[in-house]
Amino acid sequence: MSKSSQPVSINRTGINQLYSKNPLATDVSLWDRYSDPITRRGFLKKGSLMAMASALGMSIPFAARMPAGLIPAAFAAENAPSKITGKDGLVILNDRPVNAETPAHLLDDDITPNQRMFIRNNGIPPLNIDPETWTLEISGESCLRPASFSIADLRARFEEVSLQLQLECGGNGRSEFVPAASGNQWTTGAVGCPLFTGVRLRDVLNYCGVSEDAVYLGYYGADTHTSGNPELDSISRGVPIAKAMERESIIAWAMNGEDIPLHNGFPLRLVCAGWPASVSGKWLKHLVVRDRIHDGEKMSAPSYSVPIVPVAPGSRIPGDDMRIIESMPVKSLVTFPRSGISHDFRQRMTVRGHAWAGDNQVSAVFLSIDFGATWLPTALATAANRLAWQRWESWVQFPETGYYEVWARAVDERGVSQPMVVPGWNPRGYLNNACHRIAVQAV
Ligand SMILES: Nc1nc2c(c(=O)[nH]1)N[C@H]1C(S)=C(S)[C@@H](COP(=O)(O)O)O[C@H]1N2
Ligand SMILES: [Mo]
Repeated sequence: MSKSSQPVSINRTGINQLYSKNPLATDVSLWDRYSDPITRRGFLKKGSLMAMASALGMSIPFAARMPAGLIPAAFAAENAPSKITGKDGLVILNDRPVNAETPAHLLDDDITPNQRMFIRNNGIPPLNIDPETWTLEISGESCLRPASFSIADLRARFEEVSLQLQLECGGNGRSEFVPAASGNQWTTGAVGCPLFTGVRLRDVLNYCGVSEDAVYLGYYGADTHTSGNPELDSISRGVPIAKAMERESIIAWAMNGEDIPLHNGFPLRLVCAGWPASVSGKWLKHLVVRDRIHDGEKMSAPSYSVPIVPVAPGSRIPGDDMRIIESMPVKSLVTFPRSGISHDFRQRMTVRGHAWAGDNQVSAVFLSIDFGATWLPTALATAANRLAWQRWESWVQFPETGYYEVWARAVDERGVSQPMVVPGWNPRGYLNNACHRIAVQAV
């Protein structure tokens, strides 16, 4: 192992003592809910910095600028890698249904390889799939000429398109909300941007005829509910007609030139990128053109919904005061180097990653090595196509040895920035687009 890839070793005993001394941790019931408190962002007094530095085993040169209450990124969870057929290095958060995320440093490729694409299953994937006999049915109140297509029919009848499309689960980042939100405790890895090949959804819908009163497109997949009850759908969501008709909304049969992996929706899936990935139906069997907002499973609040106005953390919110999440917020990820490395402080350190902003473009990405006090620009590439993430790269130079964090902050074309702290608490823990932070030991 080269010196620069040595992980920072952490004295966990020290950190646990730190927590037990945390003067703000008076609400024991709250703190008790954390299985492992050091995996979360918490709130510590500046006086604890000395203890933090000693647990890290190194000084924190920019300690004076470190926001009070921040837990060093070096203490992020170190989960064991997983074993899912066809996947490599994913961390399993749940095994029934399967939910697995990709560590940030394994998302460094421009185009996310199949074995690195996260998995978010709400139910149990179908068995014994035969792509030759698979059919996709199109119907619904606002469909003029309902039809059924095999995958071969789709390929023969409509123009084939390949687009790099970014999918992020609406709950990515959920693990940082306080009080905790129920659901998979995603850290940063429920995102990816593979190359999908298929046909435009709008070509298929126009072929079948969309009447003027069409409002929404809903999907149904072949996966089954975890209860085993065949009457129930695991999930059946969709998008407003305008989003369905965008040229980047596709029905895909291939991911990176290969069959879509089983857990990512083999043999056919919908891809409507830039929105919560829950709108992109996997194991796609049926599309319905609705004359109302689709009312399938997980379409109503609090699923994939957030409060219309900001609320106090922990509030109960009536469904009428919530709205369905549409375009996702601006966000970025540091994919190189890996958090926890040590680096020779006399050398520049290359830093790179991706940034994305829902339906919008990213206009700039900045880096900070002093806890957000000052920001450095990065070189930002344009997207391969609309709704693909954008590569950014730069370098930093540390003034002296010690513990640093590199923070990345993206700004979208409307001037909206990622926040440095966890944004608006909401009951299900959606839309956490706080800056990604990596830990570096400059030696
Ligand atoms: N049929 C079906 N489609 C689905 C799901 C599902 O459970 N069943 N999960 C949704 C959710 S919540 C997300 S985040 C994405 C995840 O896509 P991936 O597993 O390919 O990463 O698929 C969406 N499409
Ligand atoms: Mo999701």
